[in-house]
Amino acid sequence: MAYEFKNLLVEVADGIAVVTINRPKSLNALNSETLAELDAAFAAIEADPEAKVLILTGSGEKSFVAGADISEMVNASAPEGRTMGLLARVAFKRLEDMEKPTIAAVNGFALGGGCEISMACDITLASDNAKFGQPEAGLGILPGFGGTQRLPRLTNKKIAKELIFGADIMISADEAMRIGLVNHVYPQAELMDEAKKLAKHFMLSSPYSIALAKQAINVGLDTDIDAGLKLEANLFGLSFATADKKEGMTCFLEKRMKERKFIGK
Ligand code: DAK
Repeated sequence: MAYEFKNLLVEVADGIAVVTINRPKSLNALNSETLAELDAAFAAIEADPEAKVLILTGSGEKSFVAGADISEMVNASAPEGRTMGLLARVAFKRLEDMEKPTIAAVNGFALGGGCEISMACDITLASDNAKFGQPEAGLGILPGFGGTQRLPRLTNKKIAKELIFGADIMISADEAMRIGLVNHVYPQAELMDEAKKLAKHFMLSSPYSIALAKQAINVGLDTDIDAGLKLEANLFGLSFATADKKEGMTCFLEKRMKERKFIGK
């Protein structure tokens, strides 16, 4: 099934929803229209029972997303900037909180909002030509799509400050993996196949277990350890009420794990 958008290509096949940001002339920069479409696409995929895993990528071989659209921002007033910020906040949060696994397949530049949207995904795979950076301070602004919050949480305070203060610093895919921004690096020609392979691997697990584990990790990391462990215990208990738990454990005991069928309930 394909969804129609002006700035995105969205296709769901074999359980995998691929969202491709498609503005190659501006290296897939995010303007307001694209942000609104991303929010609509994420909502549609969340509600689509055929879509089990989401892969986010950019069109072309040069860029994933080269940040927010500077040609739109240059003359924007404060209220317009605020509207753009709110649009992004809602879309990125919807992506981060989606109950299905999300994989960023970073196929080139991931700058500013591009680096930030990759950080809102569960997993980031990068091609060997990918470059990550937060150039905002060189434009007279600061990261506003979550970069000041997610970057230090994913790496550390000192690394985040160096990248953000040093605006024009662009790090390689290997360096991004070393500091915790990327899970794996692949040759560009293999990136999408590897992303789909990982998506299919995730589809062997119970979608309900994944949704609960994702909630425990995301909410837990933003709270103290005691509250996080309590949340984990509660969600763990909840998983015992599911048909998937019965299916997984019964299949194990009957030595037919390869036949297990999860229904996400
Ligand atoms: N916006 C608009 N156009 C862009 C663009 C961008 N971010 N990035 C590239 N382009 C366009 C270029 O202008 C050029 O257009 P033409 O001249 O061909 O018409 C075309 O894409 C090809 O780019 P280049 O000719 O520059 O290609 P190069 O290979 O030489 O360089 C580059 C590639 C990615 C290194 C370079 O294009 C570049 O530095 N791009 C800009 C990167 C950047 O600074 N991105 C913006 C980061 S700031 C907000 C919250 C957050 C944000 C905004 C608002 N609110 C709460 C309101 C986020 C801000 C950011 O993301």
